[in-house]
Amino acid sequence: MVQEFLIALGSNLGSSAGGPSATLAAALAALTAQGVGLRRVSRFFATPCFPAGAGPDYVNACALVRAPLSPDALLLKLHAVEQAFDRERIQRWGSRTLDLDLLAMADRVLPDAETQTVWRTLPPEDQTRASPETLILPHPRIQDRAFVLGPLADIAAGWTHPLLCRNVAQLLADLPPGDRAALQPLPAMPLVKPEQPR
Ligand code: PH2
Ligand code: MG
Ligand code: MG
Repeated sequence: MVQEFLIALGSNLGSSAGGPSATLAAALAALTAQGVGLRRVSRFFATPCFPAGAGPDYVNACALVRAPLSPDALLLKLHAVEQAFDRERIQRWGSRTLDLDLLAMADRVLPDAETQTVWRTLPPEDQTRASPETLILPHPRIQDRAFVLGPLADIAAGWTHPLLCRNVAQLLADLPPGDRAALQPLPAMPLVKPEQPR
């Protein structure tokens, strides 16, 4: 069955495709070429690196995509595209040419509400060390990150977190104003035209 997914894109290093913005645009084209349809693509934003000072600023974006894939199969595809753009997994939260994160699939919770809640509420000092073995949906850090919620508000402001029961616009408003103010929309990049809804 064709499913819709929300994904996040990020880059703070150049790749074979060019700088971070060109890398995100090329990654979106690569996904399309692999049968992942683009329904909506957000603006691209320049965002300060998290944690502060850990590397160059990022370019971040989000997309609503559709594909006849399970969440695990889409994740494999996202990882393959990261590899194609020179991604090296050296350090957790380290600088990267391309990061493609699966954020959500409608209101699905994976693997279950208790496990999602454990990862979502992990103390900050554990977040840098621990990484889950299985896919957790919604992505456990969505509610914390302006660099995800800002772009997401462009394309899915009404998506409601199934466990927090707050939508993207509300989650973004919950963040410190400084986090939102730090997002800088970039001039539009030429993109593959998103699919027309059917
Ligand atoms: N991704 C990270 C770590 N830090 N900071 C920003 N601004 N944007 C990101 O996408 C990002 C980050 C790990 O995935
Ligand atoms: Mg990632
Ligand atoms: Mg990430």
